Amino acid sequence: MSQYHFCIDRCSKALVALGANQTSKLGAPAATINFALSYLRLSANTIVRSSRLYSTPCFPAGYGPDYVNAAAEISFKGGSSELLALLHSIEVIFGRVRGERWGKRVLDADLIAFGTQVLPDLYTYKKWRDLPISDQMLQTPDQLILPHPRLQDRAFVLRPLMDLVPDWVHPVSGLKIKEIYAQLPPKDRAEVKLILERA
Ligand code: PH2
Ligand code: MG
Ligand code: MG
Repeated sequence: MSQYHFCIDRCSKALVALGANQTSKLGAPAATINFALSYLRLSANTIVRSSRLYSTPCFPAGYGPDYVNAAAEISFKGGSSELLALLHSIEVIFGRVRGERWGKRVLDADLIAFGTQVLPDLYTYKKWRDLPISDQMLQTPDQLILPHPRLQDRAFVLRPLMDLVPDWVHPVSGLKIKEIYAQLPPKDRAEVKLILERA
């Protein structure tokens, strides 16, 4: 029996982003993402809605092959650290080897938001959100920062979220996903391509 339970009350809506750009033991990135979404559905034992799959150029450009990205909305009974642990265990099951930052990923599962929580506190969140791009390459937080401090910069996260929660309101900026997405440079939006499923 899973330690997680169906959410009837007191569950938090969490947003999760998935990405892959390397073949895993389950297959090509799109297959890995689909398996990971199924696995998440079973192990979170709660409502999981998932976006369509998108092909996206690697960020930073030229660092690796294109990614497949998707997002999920979860009603989770438990805390953010429990969900984070579940996401890490999914990465391990699918064969993720940690180490190479921004490079090649068999499966990356990131917690983007957990309810309206701002973690660990507003000051620290803003510090990471406002980190200059030069430092973003060098510094990684050693604690969970929520919402994800780079959310507003990433078309490969925002486009899948547009499928699911365009009206979700950012707890710090007060902006909706659709407003944040609209603020992206048009070039970033155009580079994210829907992967068409076979009929
Ligand atoms: N994830 C990264 C680094 N770069 N680029 C794209 N397109 N999609 C990702 O999911 C991604 C990335 C680190 O987690
Ligand atoms: Mg990531
Ligand atoms: Mg990650």
